This record gives sequence, structure tokens and C-alpha cells, in this order.
Amino acid sequence: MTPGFFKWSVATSLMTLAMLFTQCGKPFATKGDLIYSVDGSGLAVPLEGADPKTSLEAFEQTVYLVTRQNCTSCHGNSQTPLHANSDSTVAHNSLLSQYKVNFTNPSQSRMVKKIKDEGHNCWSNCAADAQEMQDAIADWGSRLSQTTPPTGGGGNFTKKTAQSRTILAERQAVTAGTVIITAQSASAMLTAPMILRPASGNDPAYIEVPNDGNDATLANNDGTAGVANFTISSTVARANGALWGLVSSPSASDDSFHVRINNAGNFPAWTYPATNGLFKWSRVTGNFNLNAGANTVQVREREDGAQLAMILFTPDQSFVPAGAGTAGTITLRYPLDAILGEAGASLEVKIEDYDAFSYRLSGLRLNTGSKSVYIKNIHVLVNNTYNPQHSNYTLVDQMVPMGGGMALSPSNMIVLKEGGEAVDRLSFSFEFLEFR
Ligand code: HEC
Ligand SMILES: [Ca+2]
Ligand SMILES: [Ca+2]
Ligand SMILES: [Ca+2]
Repeated sequence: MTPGFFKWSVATSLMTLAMLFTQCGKPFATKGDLIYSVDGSGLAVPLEGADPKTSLEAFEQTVYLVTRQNCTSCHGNSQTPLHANSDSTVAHNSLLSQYKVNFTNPSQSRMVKKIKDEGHNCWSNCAADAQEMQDAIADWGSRLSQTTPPTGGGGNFTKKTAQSRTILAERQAVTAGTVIITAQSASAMLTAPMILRPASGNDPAYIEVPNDGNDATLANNDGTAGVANFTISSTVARANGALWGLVSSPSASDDSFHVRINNAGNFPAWTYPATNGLFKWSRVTGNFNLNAGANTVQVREREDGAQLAMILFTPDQSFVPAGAGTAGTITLRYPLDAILGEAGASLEVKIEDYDAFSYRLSGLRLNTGSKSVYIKNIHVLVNNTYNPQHSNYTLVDQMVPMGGGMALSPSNMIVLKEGGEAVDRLSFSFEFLEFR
């Protein structure tokens, strides 16, 4: 993630800025889709199968003693996570919902690393304080007797996919053919009334035809339209890619352009969703090809007031850009041939860099071949290790019909980073995965 980039988002009020840097790793992500379990009384479930009330009691006798003593001035009421709140339930849940403790590997907990690596508000000696916190978390974890062991159940978890490459290598493979050009680079190639607005404050440089009080929607061959010609180079020809723009729409009458590459075919209209005054990535409708060498992306006025800061071409149809472009969502695919003993089926999942400490998984899906597949209870492994805090997909229990595919879970899942994108590899294991 490139935090500087998000500052473009006109985060002018102090309130928004505070949220940006304190609460959510990624300001644009919706908090609501972070799934972690809560029991009937609203207590966070610390681990799959563990009793939340036992967890709360254990927390009160371990980590909570440390935070109440040393962290209350900020994390009592004002600063999230509220791990020192006077209500122990609030404190307990804040750590679990924000994934700040790691029971599998206590030394990797943010609550420990924050003190140890960042020297964050140590109360005596940082190394000793971090150790005290680590011991308290280990103690809390050891009191969580799980009713079902994480690898239990009728089947077993010996059925595993191969590991991915490192997330970074996967990302580089996807973004290798990505070309990004800025509005700045097209500045010499503008036809009035299209103009370049320089970067200012938190906004990037962008092109637009300024609103002039006449909101006419221009046809794609209108001779009065403002035009921008972007030149993008590719070492090889690329067919069937996708084109994205980093755009902003001040209103619904400022939210469309006409776009085409290399004068090819018609000049389709591209209307993008409302961006609430922020710059957001939006895909241009259709598939696009690049020739080897120089290519021209022509952007024409449709509605005045529409704003465009960057153009991105990707050969990967499922890539979703974020931040400065390449920090977006990629799809990992795992052939299941070796497990099922026959070619054709695969598992796929989307992954993005959620914040400095975690990834977000979404869009978990099974594609079948010539037979139906029964799949139950999926574990996500980071560097070959299962952390029971990552239990969103354990409820999966599905027959997936042959010759197609099926989404396996609507949940997004936050997965804690271990060594970061350059180190971490992802794989999956299954309690059941078989032809039916
Ligand atoms: C003087 C105020 C203050 C005190 C005291 C304080 N914190 Fe913080 N803490 C902050 C602020 C501000 C942030 C948000 C900015 C940041 O992440 O550093 C934060 C964020 C955090 C985060 C979440 C962000 C992350 O990096 O994961 C954790 C965990 C944390 N603090 C742990 C602690 C612990 C443990 C203590 C007690 C030993 C403590 N803090 C005491 C001010 C404080
Ligand atoms: Ca006009
Ligand atoms: Ca419109
Ligand atoms: Ca307009």
C-alpha cells in the first residue's frame, strides 16, 4: 500500500485523517465486511470452538491487567483499539476484532511487536515490556480450551494444495504487463477544452473539461469535444486486457468519457460509478488490446467536469488496481488435480494487501471439471501453518456441481501477515475434498 496515495482522497477534516491513520488500515475498506465471530451475548470468539466467556475471564487475568496499568490514558476511550477500556468486554473484543493478538504465535502479535519493534509507550524497558505482553498473551491463549481441536472433525486435513509463490511473486506475475500512465504524461497531447489540472494538496494531477454551465452529453464523434491522447508502450502485443482509470466524479453529470485504443473500432462511452469527490479506480467497459510498441489511448469528453488522473492497462482481466495501481487485488489459483486424482478442478481466491499487518481474502471459489465435488471445512495456511483465528471458511460444506463453479463463501477474511508479501506463501487444506 502507498499511504501517500490515499491522501489524495481529500481527507481534509481532522476526523477523517485520524480514522485514516488510527483505526482502519485501509480507509476505503468497509469495516462491516471484516468477519470475525461473535456469540449470542456479543462476545468475540477468540478461536474456532473456544468458549468466549472463558476467554473473557482469561483476558481479565492476563493482558487486561497489563493494558489497564500502562495503556489506559490513550486506549481507554479515545484511541482504538480500545484494549484498556474500563469495560473488559469492549477491551477483549477490540483486540480480537482487529486481530491484534496471535495465539498461535504470540511473539507475532501486534500488541507485542508494537512495543518491541516500535518502542510504542514502553513503561520500563521495551524488550522486557514486550516479553511481559507476550507472556500475558500466551497465558490467555493457553486458557482457551477448545471444544473442537482445530484439526479435528470426521476427515483430516492431509489434503492440501501446493503453496503459492510468495504473494509478492504472485503479484509481480500478475502486474508484469501492467502499464500505468499519469495525466501529467498526456499534457502535451491535449485538445481544448480538455485541460490539465496540476496536483494540489491531496489531489493528483488530472485532466478534465471544466464545467461551463452547459451540461450537454456529447456524442462519440462530436467535433467540439476535448481530447487527451495518452501514449503507452508495451514490449509485446497483449490481447484481451482491461483498461482502468483513476477517476473522480464531482456529480452525476461529471462521470463519463469516451475511450478507445489505437483508433480501434467504435468509441464506447465509459460511465463510472459515483466517487464522492475522491479519486477511485474504475474499469473501462470492454476488452482492450495493445500492440508491441507505442499505443494511443484516446480519451474524449462526454460529460464535462469528469476527471481522470491515471490510465492503467492490465493483461489480467481479474486484476483490480488499488493505491498507485499495482497494489491491487490479485487472484490466486490452485489446481486440485493432485488431490482429486483427475484434471479440471481448481480453487481460487482473491487476495489484497489490506494494511501493514494483514491481507484480505475474498471471492473464494471452486471450479469443477467433469465431475461434482464435495468440499467441507477449509483452512487457510500461511507458510504451511494454520492459525485457528483464521476460521471463516471452516463452515463451508458444499456440493459443487460439475462443469462450472461456485462461490464457496460470501465472507471476506482478514489473514495476519507473517513475514509480509516478500515472504508469505498461501495454501489451503481441506477436511473433505472429493468427487461425488
Ligand atoms: C500516549 C498515547 C498512547 C499510549 C499510552 C498507548 N498508545 Fe497505542 N496507540 C496510540 C496511537 C496514537 C495509536 C495510533 C497510531 C499508531 O498506530 O501508532 C496507537 C495504536 C496502537 C495499536 C494499533 C496499531 C498497530 O500498530 O497495530 C496498538 C496495538 C497499540 N497502540 C498498543 C498499545 C499498547 C499495548 C499500549 C500500552 C502499553 C499503548 N498502545 C499505549 C497511542 C498510545
Ligand atoms: Ca460543456
Ligand atoms: Ca452522467
Ligand atoms: Ca458536467
